[in-house]
Amino acid sequence: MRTSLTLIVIATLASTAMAAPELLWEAVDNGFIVSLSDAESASWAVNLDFWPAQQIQAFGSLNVNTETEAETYEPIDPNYTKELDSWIYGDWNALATGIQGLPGEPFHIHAGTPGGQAFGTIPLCYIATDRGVISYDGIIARQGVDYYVHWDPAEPGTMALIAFGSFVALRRRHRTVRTDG
Ligand SMILES: [Ca+2]
Repeated sequence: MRTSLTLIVIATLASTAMAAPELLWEAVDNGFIVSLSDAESASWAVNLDFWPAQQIQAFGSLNVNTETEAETYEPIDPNYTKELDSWIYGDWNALATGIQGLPGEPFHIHAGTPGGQAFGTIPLCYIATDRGVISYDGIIARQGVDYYVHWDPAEPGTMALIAFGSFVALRRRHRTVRTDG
């Protein structure tokens, strides 16, 4: 949990400098809630891959790509559990290459908000995983302008950022202890 909070802090610091739309993610019991956040009110499109993303198919063969579908199948398929599957939230509509959520593959999301819709921070997708981390890669487009986003904790550069964030957090904690003592 602490690692996830550190990641969010790093993502926030990085975005302040760039003033670009960004992804925020929050750890929950069986995965992560990923949101798109932007200081601008705009309509967006995303073309992103997330991994690892656990996928459960309804009735053993039907892909469940949206929260609406997840809520439809959960009551009628005893083997389908919404929290153990990955899907997108309702404000997003599939675009040309669509939503592809096949077991064992990255969760591909090509989706957009309705034209002219204004949001600050909106949930994009729920990624189910028991790994404790997620990675992503792709494009966020704001009003037709593309912003490349990438996060992969398995890469050395990303690990260095995490280490730096942990170092800062540790120094803060030590300073607090000394002050209290
Ligand atoms: Ca799914």
